[in-house]
Amino acid sequence: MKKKLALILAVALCLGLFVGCSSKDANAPKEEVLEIKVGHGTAETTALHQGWLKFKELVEQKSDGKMTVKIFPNQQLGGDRELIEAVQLGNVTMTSPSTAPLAAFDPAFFVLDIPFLFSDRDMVYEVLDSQVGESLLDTLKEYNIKGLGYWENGFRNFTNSKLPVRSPQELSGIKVRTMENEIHMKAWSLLGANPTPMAFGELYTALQQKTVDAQENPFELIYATKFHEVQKYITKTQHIYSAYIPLMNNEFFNNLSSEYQQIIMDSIKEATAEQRQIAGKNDVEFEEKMRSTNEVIDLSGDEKQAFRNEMAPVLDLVKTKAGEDMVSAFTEATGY
Ligand code: TK8
Repeated sequence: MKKKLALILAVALCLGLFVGCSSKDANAPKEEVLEIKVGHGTAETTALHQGWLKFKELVEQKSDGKMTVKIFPNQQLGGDRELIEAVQLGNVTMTSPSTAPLAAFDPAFFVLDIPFLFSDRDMVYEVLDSQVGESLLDTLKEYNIKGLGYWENGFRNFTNSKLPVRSPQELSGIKVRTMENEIHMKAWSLLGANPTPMAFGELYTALQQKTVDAQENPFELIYATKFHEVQKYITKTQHIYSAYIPLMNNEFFNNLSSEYQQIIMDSIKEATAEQRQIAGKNDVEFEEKMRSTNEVIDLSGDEKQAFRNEMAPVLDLVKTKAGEDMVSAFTEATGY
């Protein structure tokens, strides 16, 4: 019995030494590796995920591995709303929500929910990358969040399982999932539909089980999230441009050395170019793919105008939420 005990102790001691020795090399300088935890809401096939992969590659390379980036896609750490909260609290370092759910935290972002504010991508990039876009990102500091730039979700299109919609009149009684954003809800009720706010993560099942009839998202996400399997009709409304905002916990950013802060900013900038390029490519490719499986309804200029006219009254509501100054900065820049 004593022998056995001695043996066990000896083995334990050896193991302890072994573990101790391998984990601490007395000669190696003590280097702290800073881990950046990223959570986002979309599938690995999206440009959003590719953007984060690029960011990871750049940060790790520029910092010689002293900063590492761990990415959790597909709402593994929660949907947009939960992730914004987690970044605010510092439980997650970075995320990239669409601007619409972000507006519930910082109402200045409602300005991007004005339907048909942007007419094309070139205008989007020009305005968002200018001082006007910068001033919107700056508003986030107050919420302990650092807004680092604008990535692309894309121009949103309306899909549904009931009929080939060409006009607002046909939306009467249609249950449409909207993002958790009161301007979006208001816009869809002005169109005569029945808006139901819902987290993105619940949407596929809701469409499949017909809890809702319709939703709206850019072509890329419709395809990547397989909504086209449960939504026969896709109307190319392009009613709102959705941007993603890469965010970081502001304290985390402020505590970084200026060298590391620069690495973060530079990496985001480079990743932005790549993310947008992939998003643009996917938008075209995924639209093309769905044209062979779904009914895609193209709208004429007049037909689009009808949607625009019905939704236009939200502008006043946006002004009261985002502030007149923020709204005019954007509408002047886009010529709305
Ligand atoms: C993904 C969402 C999504 C958005 C939505 O996390 O909820 O419809 O378009 O992209 O941000």
